[in-house]
Amino acid sequence: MSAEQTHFVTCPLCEATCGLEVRTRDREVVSIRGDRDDVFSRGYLCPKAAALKDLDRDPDRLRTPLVRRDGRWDEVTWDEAFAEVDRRMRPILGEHGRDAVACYLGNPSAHNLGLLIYGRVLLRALGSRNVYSASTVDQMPKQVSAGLMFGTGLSVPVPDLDRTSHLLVLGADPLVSNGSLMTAPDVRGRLRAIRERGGRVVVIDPRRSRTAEHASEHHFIRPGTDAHLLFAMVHVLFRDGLVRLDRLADLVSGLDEVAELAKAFSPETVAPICGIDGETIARLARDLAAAPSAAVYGRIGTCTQAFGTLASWLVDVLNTLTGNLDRAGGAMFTRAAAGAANTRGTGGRGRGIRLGRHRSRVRELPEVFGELPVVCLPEEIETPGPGRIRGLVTIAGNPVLSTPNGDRLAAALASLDCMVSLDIYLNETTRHAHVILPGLSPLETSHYDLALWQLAVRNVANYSAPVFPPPPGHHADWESVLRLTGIVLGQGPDADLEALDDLVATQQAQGAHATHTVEEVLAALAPRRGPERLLDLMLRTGPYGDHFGTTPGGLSLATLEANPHGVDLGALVPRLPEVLRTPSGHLELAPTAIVADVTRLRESLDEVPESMVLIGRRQLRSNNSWMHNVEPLVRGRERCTLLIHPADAARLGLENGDAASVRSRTGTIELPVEITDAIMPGVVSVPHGWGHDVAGTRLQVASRHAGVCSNRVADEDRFDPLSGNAVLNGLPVQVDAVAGAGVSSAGRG
Ligand SMILES: Nc1nc2c(c(=O)[nH]1)N[C@H]1C(S)=C(S)[C@@H](COP(=O)(O)OP(=O)(O)OC[C@H]3O[C@@H](n4cnc5c(=O)[nH]c(N)nc54)[C@H](O)[C@@H]3O)O[C@H]1N2
Ligand SMILES: Nc1nc2c(c(=O)[nH]1)N[C@H]1C(S)=C(S)[C@@H](COP(=O)(O)OP(=O)(O)OC[C@H]3O[C@@H](n4cnc5c(=O)[nH]c(N)nc54)[C@H](O)[C@@H]3O)O[C@H]1N2
Ligand code: SF4
Ligand SMILES: [Mo]
Repeated sequence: MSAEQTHFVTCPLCEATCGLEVRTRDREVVSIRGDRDDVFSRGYLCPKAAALKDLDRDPDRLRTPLVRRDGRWDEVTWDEAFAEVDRRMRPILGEHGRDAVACYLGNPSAHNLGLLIYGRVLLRALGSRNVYSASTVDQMPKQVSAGLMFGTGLSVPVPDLDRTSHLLVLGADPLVSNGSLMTAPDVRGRLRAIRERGGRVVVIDPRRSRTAEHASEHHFIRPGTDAHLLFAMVHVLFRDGLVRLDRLADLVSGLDEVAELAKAFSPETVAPICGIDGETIARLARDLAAAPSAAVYGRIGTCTQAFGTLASWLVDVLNTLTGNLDRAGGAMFTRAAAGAANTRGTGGRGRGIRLGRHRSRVRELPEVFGELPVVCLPEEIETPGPGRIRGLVTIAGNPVLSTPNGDRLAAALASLDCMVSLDIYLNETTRHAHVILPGLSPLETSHYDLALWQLAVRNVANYSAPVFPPPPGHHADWESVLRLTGIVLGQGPDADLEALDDLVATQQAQGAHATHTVEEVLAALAPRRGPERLLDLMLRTGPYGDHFGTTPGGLSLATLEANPHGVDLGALVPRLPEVLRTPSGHLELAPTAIVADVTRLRESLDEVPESMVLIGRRQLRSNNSWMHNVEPLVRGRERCTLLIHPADAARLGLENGDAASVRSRTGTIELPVEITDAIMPGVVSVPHGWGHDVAGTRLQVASRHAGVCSNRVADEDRFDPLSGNAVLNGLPVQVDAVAGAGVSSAGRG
C-alpha cells in the first residue's frame, strides 16, 4: 500500500465551484473535505461533495461503451462502439442531410472543460439546425435579455454579494441550490454577512424557501407574475422621481420608452395579480432606491415562466434605474480570465446578438443563440417530411426527465434510427440509445469552470488536474466528441484524433493574438494537447494573460498549475462601457424585441388568474435528475412530495402523507402530500428530476427511491415566446385526493 496523497480540486457538480481537498491512497478516496486555502470557497462545501466518492465507485456508473442489439446491451470496445455509430449515422447524413441529426446538450456539459470546448467543434462540423440544450428549460431568458441589453449572452450582471447592502432575490433559493448565474461558494455565509453589516435581504417567492427563512423579509408572489411586480417597481421609481442613472446617463438608450411602458403597471393595478398589496410594492421600490447599494437578482423562478424574458430584463432595468448597475455593491459584470465573449476585442461596441436567424420546422419557433427550444424536440422527431430528425446525440443530458412532456419525448426517442448518448448512466433517456459512450468519473477528469467563472462574484481562476488517472484506453468525453466529429465529417469511425485536435487548435489560434503568428502561438502551447492546450490559449490571450511574454507575470495554465488553491483576481470592477458589445455602443434599456412583448404582459392584466398552479423546487441532496443513484443522498424519508397549503389541503380533504393527483393537459402524477404554510395558497410544489420507476435502466439505488416526474405535467405548448424557454413554474393544474390511497382517510370516499 502506498502513501496517502492530497489533491486540491474544484467540485464540478454545481455552480458554486467549491475547492475540495481530496485525500487518496492508491485508487481509493480516503476523504473529501473543503479546501480551507481555496481562494474563493475557503473551506465551504455541501453534502454533495462527499458523494463524489460514491459516484466514483458506483457499480452502476458505466465504464465500457454499450451497444444495444435486439433489446440487449452488449459491452463493446471503443472501436466497435464508434463503428456502430458510423454505421447508423452515415446513411442518415447521406440520405437526409445535416438537419436530420440533432444534438441535445445537458447541464453537466456546462461544467465540463472538454465538452465546453469540443462540443462546439462537433456542432460546427455537424452543421445541423437541430441543436437543443437544457438552456431552454433554464436560463435562456436571461441570456436573451442580457444579449439584447449588453451585447453578449453571458454578459449577465451578478450581484456583488460581498459589498452590497441590499439584495432583492426573486425566484431563487441559493441556500439550497448554492447559487446560479451568480457563482459564489457559501451563499449562506455571504447573505448572513449582508445582514451583519446592517444590510437587508428581501426574498420574493411563492414558497417560504430556505433562503426566505434566512432573509430580512419575504413576500409570497403568485407564480409567473414577477414581470408585473418589477414593472410596478419601475413605475414607482419614475412616479416618485427616484430614477438616477448617475454616470450611466450618457450610455443608456431607451429610458423614455421604459418610462412610457411602465405607466400601465401601477402598483394598484398589479397588486391583485401578484398577490402583493400596492403599498408593499411601492415600499419595495423605495427601499431599493434608498439603499446605499443594492442588487436585484432573479433566477429559475423568474426564467422558467411565461414572462421569463420580460422578468429577466426588468431585473436589470431596476438595477440600472437605481444607479446600481456596474458599481460596487450593485449588479456587476465579471471579468473572467478565460473564454468570455465580453473580454474579446477592443470592447465598448460590437455586433450584438441576432435572434430568429432560422426557425424550427414544425412550429416555426425562432432559433436563439444557435439552438432551438427543447419544447420542439418531440415534434421534430415525430413529424414526417424533409428535415425530420432521425438521429440524435445526447451529451450529458436526461431530457426525458428534465423537459416538458417527457413521456412524449421518450416515445419519440424510441423511433429514432440512430441515438448516441454520451453519459455515465443507463437511465431514463439513454436507455433509448443505440450506443452509449461513457464519460469518466469526475475524479478522473481535469477541471476549469470555463462557463461559470464568467459569472462569479469575484474574479477567480482555478485549474484542477485529475485526481486519478483515467483507466487505460478509456475515452474522456472530449475524445468521444472528437471521434463523433470525425464521423459527421465523413472521415469514418477511426479518424486521426491527433490531426483533428491539431486542426481545432490551429483554428482557435488564428487571430487569437495580434503580435504572434499562429505557428508561434502553437509552439508556445506545445506540448499540451486537448482541452489543456486550448485552455492555456484562452488564459494567455485573456484579460490577465501573459500574451506569450508580452505581458510578463500574466496568467497561463502554468500559473494555475503552480497555484492549486486558485488565483484570486480581485473583487469585481466597473466595466461599462468596455463590457458592451451592442452595435450602438449603448446600454439598450428598451430593446425592440422586448418592448414588443410588453403588449402580451399588458393583455395579461385582464386575465383571470388560475385557481391552482404548480411550481418546482430544488433539494440540497439532489442535482437535477442524476445524483439519485448515490445512496447517502437519497437515504431517509421520501422527498418527492407535493407541498400544499393547509387551506387547500382542507378543501380537498387531504392530510399529511395522503396521495394526491396532479393533472394537466399532458399527464397526471400521483404523490404524497406534505401540508405546510410555507407555500402560498393556490400553489403546489413538486421537485423535478424524479421518476426513476422506468424499466430498462441500470439505476439500482435510484429505482428504489423513484419518486414521480414533475415534467409529465409540464406542457410543451407553454413557453416564453422570446427565448423559447419552457414554462416550468406557474403551470395550471388540477389537484385531487386519490380515493382510498391515504392512511388517514376516515370520513372520505
Ligand atoms: N420541472 C422542472 N424541470 C426542470 C427544471 C426545473 O426547475 N423544473 N430545471 C431545469 C434545469 S435548470 C436544468 S439545468 C435541466 C437539466 O437537464 P439535463 O441536463 O437534461 O438533465 P440532468 O439531470 O442534469 O442530467 C445530466 C445527465 O448527464 C449525465 N452526466 C453527469 N455527469 C456526466 C459527465 O461528466 N459526462 C457525461 N457524458 N454525462 C454526465 C447524467 O448521468 C445525466 O444523465 O433540468 C431542467 N428541468
Ligand atoms: N442542491 C441542488 N443544487 C442545484 C441544483 C439541484 O438540482 N440541486 N440544480 C442546479 C441548477 S441546474 C440550477 S439552474 C440552479 C437553480 O438555482 P435556483 O434558481 O436557486 O433554483 P431553486 O432552488 O429551484 O429556486 C427557485 C425558486 O423559485 C421559486 N419560484 C417558482 N416559481 C416562481 C415565480 O413565478 N416567481 C418567483 N419569484 N419565484 C418562483 C421556487 O419556489 C424556488 O424557491 O440550481 C443548481 N443547484
Ligand atoms: S455547493 Fe456545489 S460546488 Fe460546492 S460542494 Fe456542493 S455541489 Fe460541489
Ligand atoms: Mo440548470
